[in-house]
Amino acid sequence: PKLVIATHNAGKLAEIQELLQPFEIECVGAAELGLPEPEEIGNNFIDNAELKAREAADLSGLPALADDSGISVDALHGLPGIFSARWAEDEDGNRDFGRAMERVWREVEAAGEEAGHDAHFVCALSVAWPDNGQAESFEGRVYGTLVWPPRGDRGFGYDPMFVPTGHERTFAEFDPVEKHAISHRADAFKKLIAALG
Ligand code: ITT
Repeated sequence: PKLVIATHNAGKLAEIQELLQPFEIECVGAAELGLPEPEEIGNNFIDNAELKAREAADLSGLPALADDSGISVDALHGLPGIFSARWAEDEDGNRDFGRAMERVWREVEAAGEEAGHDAHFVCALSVAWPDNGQAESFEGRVYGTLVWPPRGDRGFGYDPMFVPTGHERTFAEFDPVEKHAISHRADAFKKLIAALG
């Protein structure tokens, strides 16, 4: 393989592979290589993406692409943000996004009507090269509103409660090609290709 996709999230891996498809780059997932999941100790999306990309590049000896992403809710002052995956975890680390979405909605309602339902997804993509410790990062966004109850069974994570601006369906009701036309991940990916492609 030419590139490690430094993620253990199957939903992300599938989307990144779809975005990379036109470039015919041979890639392999971090889980498939048996790479560990580094602790995400950064304070922002870019720092966490870089940390994951660098570790995967160092351990594999291959260039690595990592994705740190999440949903930032205006009424919650940007939370869950970089904690989006952690809001879905129980004490044993098992993830349940139904529970995470319920928590988000409960807190949005508690913030009151005037706080609104605006939210945006953020995706930081980082590419790191082995040996020289070099890394480059790119950030993408998509704006929209939160809806309740969740709808749709495609996508992953918080997709069932997010309706992008100008649309009526949730991301979980989009087909993958439609999501890639406007998503935060596709936005970051375009910037990456413009810089490195
Ligand atoms: P890796 O670190 O192994 O890549 P992770 O799931 O732990 O996987 P993050 O720390 O970046 O990754 O968490 C991002 C969370 O944000 C992810 O688990 C989703 O729940 C959510 N998220 C990111 N992109 C999303 C998308 O396109 N649609 C829905 N939810 C998304």
